[in-house]
Amino acid sequence: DGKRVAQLLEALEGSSDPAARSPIVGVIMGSDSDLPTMRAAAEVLTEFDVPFELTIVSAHRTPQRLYEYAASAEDRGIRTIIAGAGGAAHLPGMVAAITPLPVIGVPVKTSTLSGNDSLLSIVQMPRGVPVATVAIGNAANAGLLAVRMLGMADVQLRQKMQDFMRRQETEVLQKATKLEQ
Ligand code: RP5
Repeated sequence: DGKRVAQLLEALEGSSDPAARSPIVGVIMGSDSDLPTMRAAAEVLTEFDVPFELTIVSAHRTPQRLYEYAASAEDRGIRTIIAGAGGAAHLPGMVAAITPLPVIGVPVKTSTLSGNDSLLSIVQMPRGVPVATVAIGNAANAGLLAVRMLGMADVQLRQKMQDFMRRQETEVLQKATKLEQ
């Protein structure tokens, strides 16, 4: 419900620790109703110790804010933007139209069309304006992709990604062994 979402938002906003280090990833979403999906991206960034900012920017309800957010992101030190939206999901594409930074789009699952509307709105960008689109609802992968992008210029982050992949592999192998017993 609304109260729970507000609490989540507050908790996640605090987790980026903006006072200590300036955010390098922007996590934005069209509505607070996207937060239960988008929090997975914030959790991944927290796990990898990547400073991020998290907020609501609506392409349709706050167009001026969208323009200002996207136009100022690079100068504010943001290096990658993760944008989630559902339905007529224009947020990631519009952000990519304004900023030269890489944009990762998260199609949020809707109740009416199961997120197929969000997916197609985000993935079907015209030539010249790319958005890297993850699977419907998969904000965790958006976080991981942002970490990989930042890892191109950060060997420690690449090492952390390698460690994450090894842990993931070990977990699956352990499950396989258990099943075979
Ligand atoms: C989109 O419309 C948002 O990203 C959200 O997924 C969807 C519904 O928004 P609410 O009506 O729940 O605020 O802009």
